[in-house]
Amino acid sequence: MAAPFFSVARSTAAIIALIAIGGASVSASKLVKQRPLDARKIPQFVENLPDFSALGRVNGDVPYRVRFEEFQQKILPASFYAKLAVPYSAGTMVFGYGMDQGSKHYPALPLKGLYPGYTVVVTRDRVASVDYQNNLRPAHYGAATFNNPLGPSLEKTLTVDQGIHWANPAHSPMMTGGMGNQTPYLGAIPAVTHLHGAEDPSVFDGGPNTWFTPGAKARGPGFVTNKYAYPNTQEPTTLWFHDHTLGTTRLNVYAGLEAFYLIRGNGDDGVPGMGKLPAGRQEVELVLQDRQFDTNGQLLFPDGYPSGLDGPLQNPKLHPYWMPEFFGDVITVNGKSWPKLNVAPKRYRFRLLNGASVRFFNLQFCVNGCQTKAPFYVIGDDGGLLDKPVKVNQLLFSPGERYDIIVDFSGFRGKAITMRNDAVTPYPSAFAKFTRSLQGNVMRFSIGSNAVADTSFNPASGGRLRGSGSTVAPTLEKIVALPGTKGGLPLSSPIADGKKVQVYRQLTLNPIFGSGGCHWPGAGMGDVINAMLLNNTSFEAKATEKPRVGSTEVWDLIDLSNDDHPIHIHLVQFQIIARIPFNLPAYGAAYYAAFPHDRCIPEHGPPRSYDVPNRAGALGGNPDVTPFFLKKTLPYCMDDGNADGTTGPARPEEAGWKDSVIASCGHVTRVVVRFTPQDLPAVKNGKPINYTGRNTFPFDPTTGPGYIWHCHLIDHEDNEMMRPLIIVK
Ligand SMILES: [Cu+2]
Repeated sequence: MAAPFFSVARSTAAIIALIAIGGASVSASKLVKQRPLDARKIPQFVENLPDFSALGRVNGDVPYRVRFEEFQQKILPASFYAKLAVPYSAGTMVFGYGMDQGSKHYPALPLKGLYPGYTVVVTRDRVASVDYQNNLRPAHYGAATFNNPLGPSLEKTLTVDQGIHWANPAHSPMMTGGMGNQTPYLGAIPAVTHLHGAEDPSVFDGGPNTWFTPGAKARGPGFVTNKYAYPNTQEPTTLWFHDHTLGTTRLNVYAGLEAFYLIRGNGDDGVPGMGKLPAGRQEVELVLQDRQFDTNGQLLFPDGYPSGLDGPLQNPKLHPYWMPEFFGDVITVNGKSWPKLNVAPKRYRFRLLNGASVRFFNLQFCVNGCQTKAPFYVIGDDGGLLDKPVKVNQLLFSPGERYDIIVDFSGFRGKAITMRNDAVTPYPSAFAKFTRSLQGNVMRFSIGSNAVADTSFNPASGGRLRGSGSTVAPTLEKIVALPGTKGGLPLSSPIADGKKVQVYRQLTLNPIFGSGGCHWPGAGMGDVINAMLLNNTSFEAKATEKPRVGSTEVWDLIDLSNDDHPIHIHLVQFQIIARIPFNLPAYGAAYYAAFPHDRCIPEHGPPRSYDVPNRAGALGGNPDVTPFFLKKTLPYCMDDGNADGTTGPARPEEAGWKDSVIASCGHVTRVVVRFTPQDLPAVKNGKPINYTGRNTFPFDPTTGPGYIWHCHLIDHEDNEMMRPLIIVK
């Protein structure tokens, strides 16, 4: 969260850091002395991309085991580690997923730990059985237990903040003497795996309260089992699994606990008569992230040294190590800094994932220093294929989102194409300064010079991916067509047509300032961010989003900050209706006036009673936002209407199934969510089908520890920007 009143100081700090790093001896971590590595010293495009189309993938159709492990891996070029002393020369200490794969007793083929872990591939409608095993032992166990030359040590550099609400296996006090607990945690590491985007039972959803330590000796209050069964009944698509532990997700994911999960089946292998989608070596997963390193090549996660890239701590008395937003100066793809990939002059299908903590990517494929941008085609998003390919020159995506794209390299024989990113940090209200030539680069493709035949589906042919002319999947249906649209924008209450939408909610995204404010701007210079909230309610407060199974709801996400936030809803794939500019200062005044004494009370919840509909008929306890809708965005949020195209209906490339949506600064982001499997028809004989009260999932989503919805800026998610989602009968 970036408030403009300290943005000057922070960007100055960031510039100083970029100039000075490498020289100054600063302690970047509370427990281990770390000197930041100057990212300019890392050569780019020298090592190959770790490519799962060559490394191999794990067959999830037979039971498999995933081990959470700590080990060393070379993220930076090998030439860098070669200059380091033992034990650092063996690589960067990371967490990763090791896997056992074989018969039903798994062990035939143990795969060593890897960051990101091996991709798991499953077949639609086949249940995947997985045993998650936590081997992340506490630091005091010593190196001998581990086959790990550094000893278990990562938790000494990725400092757990015990002053935020977190898993807390040792039951330490969160506050001591009126201050946030200042003691870094050094016990067994709690971890749990969430399969992002999955339609799955909540006992297997890997929510933040289902964490467990090695041997499940300590367990979160929602823990039921560490042996999961995923139904995989949803449409073929790109999912990913990653850590989701309460209050330490940002550290566990940063350390490396993430991997792809592909659901295959009818629907993703091509268009009859038009060629198969690119496969084999022409289908490549790419997870984009940013990281920061110390001069020993070890991960650096700032916990408060003032000259760091991300500036000083906000409120160290309350949260001694938590930073509102992490940005690293090294871009990685599949766990390798600025890699290269040799490709044939053919079409390639890239499964893109933004796995960064906070960084947005606005991707371009640049030729000749970006004088030319190679166009590419989006064929699918989070939850499956689009009806037809969407041609783009750039693609904006935020943490947690996936896009399925095809790039045709055939016109670039013998050339190099650089994947670049021009999204500012934070997005879209930049305060951190990064060097275009460094962090703007992502990876490089070198295209072979000899012409080769390519029979794969050509997205430029105009062929459809779904619907008529394709047997792969029915045309993507809108869950609901909303009434009252004007110039493409829905301006009236979406429940006017009650036959289709059962519940309408208006919910706020709140920055919580040290001064006590809960919307942007803060109280001025020196005001700090204490937390981020959804609907001004902390995570542990009782559930308010309790949709009926089968019902269709419209949610208006009212962004009261000056950042974009990727909002992720578990269990379902939903659709984006529109992003509507609104007058935040005027709405903020009405919002404050609705509280007692005209002043927001942080964590109080919404100003009014949640379950009493407002003038628009919306639940959520907030004043109706629709009278504050505007035709254009106000200038406090950058909205160039081009780079991000955030105003108006969903961009064509995000008009499919989504489980994460960019809730844009200066906008109300309107989504429609149906609490059913994604591919049920919405209309029969021209009439909308009402599934309310009917459970159409192959499991009972109303039982178990329940689901959540949250911001996928992981530093926000870890500090309260998360709420329960309880499905009721
Ligand atoms: Cu957020």
